[in-house]
Amino acid sequence: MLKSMEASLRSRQHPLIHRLADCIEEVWHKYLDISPYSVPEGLGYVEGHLEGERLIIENHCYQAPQFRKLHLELAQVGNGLDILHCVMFPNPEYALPIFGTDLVGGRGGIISAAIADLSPVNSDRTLPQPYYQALSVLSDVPFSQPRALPEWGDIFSDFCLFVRPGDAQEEDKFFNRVREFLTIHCQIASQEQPLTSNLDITKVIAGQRNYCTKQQQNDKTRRVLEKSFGAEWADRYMNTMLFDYVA
Ligand code: BLA
Repeated sequence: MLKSMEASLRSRQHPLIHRLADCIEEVWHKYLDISPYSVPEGLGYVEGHLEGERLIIENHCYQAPQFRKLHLELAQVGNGLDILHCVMFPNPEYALPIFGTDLVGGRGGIISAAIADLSPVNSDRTLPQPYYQALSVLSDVPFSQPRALPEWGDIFSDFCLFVRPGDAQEEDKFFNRVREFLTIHCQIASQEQPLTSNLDITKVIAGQRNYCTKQQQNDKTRRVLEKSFGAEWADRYMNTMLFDYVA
């Protein structure tokens, strides 16, 4: 039952979203020792339609030794707006950045927002050395329509890619860069040793909390959720499903 719904939503979404969803799960399976993650009650598959437009949300969640939560979300608003959201939350015992990507596709097959980053969570907002080594050798990928980050976007790294892909070639370039970020991240993470100092672990927790509280300020996400589910539900969803943090 669930499998057939899973297959059907992405196959009805923008092709770039469909490809990226498959790619993310493929890379996770290839490099990480993943197991199921239980989604909060009632939030695995949700449908809402307060103001007429139907919103369908499908959550795919896993965990791995290095990651407390690997979250891939696919959503569709009416027939016009397709969304892919993905965040890899490290287990706080691992001093790893947060991989995140968000794709928002509007009517007419246009992706209006495509963002991907490996976001640092330490207090000096730098990535661990192996990331610089791997990322600095990637070729420069210019895009015709770069986008400016919102005010809360100071959580993102210098490697953050935020664009409106102009054509199919730029969609491919975005896809390939996200696959590179993901592969580098999973390769480094699978070699990483856990922290032993409680103080260091506390710092990781604080960095993840900062990332989540900033992301919770994204009014564009909040508005889409509020329209179909109401303010209270949207708030709970953003705090418990999209950007929850360890207390
Ligand atoms: C933008 N996110 C958006 C937009 C919408 C959503 C409608 C505006 C698109 C545009 O400006 O063209 C909606 N995104 C959603 C919804 C969900 C979602 C409803 O994930 C989930 C149900 N957002 C993330 C992650 C990142 C992120 C992980 O969830 C980054 C790693 C970034 N989304 C992000 C940014 C913007 C955005 C930076 C632009 C915000 C702005 O311009 O103000």
